[in-house]
Amino acid sequence: MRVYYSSASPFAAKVRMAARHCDLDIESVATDTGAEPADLIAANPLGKIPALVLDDGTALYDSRTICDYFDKMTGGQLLPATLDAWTRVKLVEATADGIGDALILTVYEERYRPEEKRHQAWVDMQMRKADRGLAVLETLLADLPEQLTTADFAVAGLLGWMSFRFKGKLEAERPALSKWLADFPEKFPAFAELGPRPAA
Ligand SMILES: N[C@@H](CCC(=O)N[C@@H](CS)C(=O)NCC(=O)O)C(=O)O
Repeated sequence: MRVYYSSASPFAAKVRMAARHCDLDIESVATDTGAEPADLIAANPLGKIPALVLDDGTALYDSRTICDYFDKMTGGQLLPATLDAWTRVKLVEATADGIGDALILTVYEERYRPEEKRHQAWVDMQMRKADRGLAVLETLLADLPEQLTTADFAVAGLLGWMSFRFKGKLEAERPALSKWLADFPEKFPAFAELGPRPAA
């Protein structure tokens, strides 16, 4: 199996951490989505990472689909079996992923739009989504199961990325999330290797 990723991507970090947690052997292929490389587009017509290509050539994309695939493949190593715990985990995962989606749009507004075409009111709306999500995430984290799940990897990917892309925001506004991130490597030591980091 191989996964297309970039070192900064919160979603790619999520699936690479989940794969390690499941002891899955995957090859990681560093990818620049902005260049729309042909091998990535062949795996994911949306041109986004992460995209996973199985040994038989089947391609899967979107971090949730990929993590769910790992979970099925390994007999439930990433998601709880009971409906109640599954629901809590999936809600945290969806919240973390949705915050990432909103924040990434604000990053892309700066990266891809010329200054005179940027629309601050739209950026502010995305930030309000992210801020509401972060407030809810803080309350939801307390209800996660003991064992690591896709929710932990989604949150660790998001917060790890925010720690350099939105430097100081968590410490100033969401200290409980900042503490959660600081404590995460104790639960999952491979975060130091697989967590998001600024592109070199
Ligand atoms: N919902 C997707 C989001 C993936 C995503 O937005 N990835 C970003 C990088 S962090 C990307 O590939 N962006 C390039 C683009 O949007 O063209 C997931 O969970 O995998």
